[in-house]
Amino acid sequence: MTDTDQSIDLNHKYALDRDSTTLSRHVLQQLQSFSPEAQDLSALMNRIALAAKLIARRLTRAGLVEDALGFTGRTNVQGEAVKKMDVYANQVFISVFEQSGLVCRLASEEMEKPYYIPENCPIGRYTLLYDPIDGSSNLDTNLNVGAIFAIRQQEGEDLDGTAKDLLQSGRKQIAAGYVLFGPSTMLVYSIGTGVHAFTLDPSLGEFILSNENITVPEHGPIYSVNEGNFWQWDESIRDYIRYVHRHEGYTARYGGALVGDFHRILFQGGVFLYPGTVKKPEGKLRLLYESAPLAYLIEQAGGRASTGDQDILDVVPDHIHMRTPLIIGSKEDVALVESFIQERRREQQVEETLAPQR
Ligand code: P6P
Repeated sequence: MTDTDQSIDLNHKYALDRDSTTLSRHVLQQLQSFSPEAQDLSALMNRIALAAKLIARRLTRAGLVEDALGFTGRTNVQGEAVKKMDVYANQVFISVFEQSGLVCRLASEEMEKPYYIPENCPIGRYTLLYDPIDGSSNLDTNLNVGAIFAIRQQEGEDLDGTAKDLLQSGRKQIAAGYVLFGPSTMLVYSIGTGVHAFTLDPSLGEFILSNENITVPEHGPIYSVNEGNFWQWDESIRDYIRYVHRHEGYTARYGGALVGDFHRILFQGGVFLYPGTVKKPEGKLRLLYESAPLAYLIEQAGGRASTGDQDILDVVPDHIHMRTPLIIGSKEDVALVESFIQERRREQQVEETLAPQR
């Protein structure tokens, strides 16, 4: 065989290897096991990939499909106007997990209570927590949206149907990730062995590995926050914003959809923050199916996620739709935001100490 032949063969080998590293195969590789648990996780990720493909297909044609976009006229448990795509995407996740035997319960931003799949419950010991379409305000202008998911193992029999075992910290997550519906559709996930990204190849109908073992830079130039809320923030957050305004090397990027803003931070470094405001002191983002899954990913990628007072992954929710402030991204940049919060707190304590003597 000549050198040319060999190089051609090697190119084929590389291309086939790449195109064969599908999501389900990657999960098994990561776990280095074919145990029932590994097979379950692989199958779970495969079903999530199917949901992603179904939603991506609808999104790419939404502008042409009668009744795909716009509002339903209803409001969800969050008090937010529900879009038709929210309903469609929420149902897609339910449908792909029915008859899967894997998932007994689904907890979604769009549903007040968890949805049970009774035929799965005796055997399916997994719960899917998800935000089916994150950033739906971007939908009608064809801008990127996402889906966020986390997988937990059910603890106990949940006989009263209140899913109390979900009211535990994000450290209980066994897998988490998101789908970015952008120029390409990407699925980013972790099962605790690093963060990996897959890009949907429409010609194959498969998510193919595109970035393995993603690590977030220790520091990055981006700060991502809705500065329109400036007047509603605590003084400490305003101090941080004044700092980045006055110092070289910072640039603002904000897309209004958490998944896209987080994805940029994951790859380029920096910090995304959604602090508490006067109207929403607890913040806007939901812990169980937005902040905690992303916190799981960022820690796996070497970064941090904080409420400003504690790590997101240590927060114990008191109800499934609990919100928290979110500061997430590069270690150094999260620490910088926290330093302004801590400084203000110290000043307040001093003032309180001196107040009685005045
Ligand atoms: P605001 C979308 O509605 C969302 O939940 C997140 O995707 C996004 O980060 C945030 O709200 C945007 O909120 O108040 O800046 O429009």
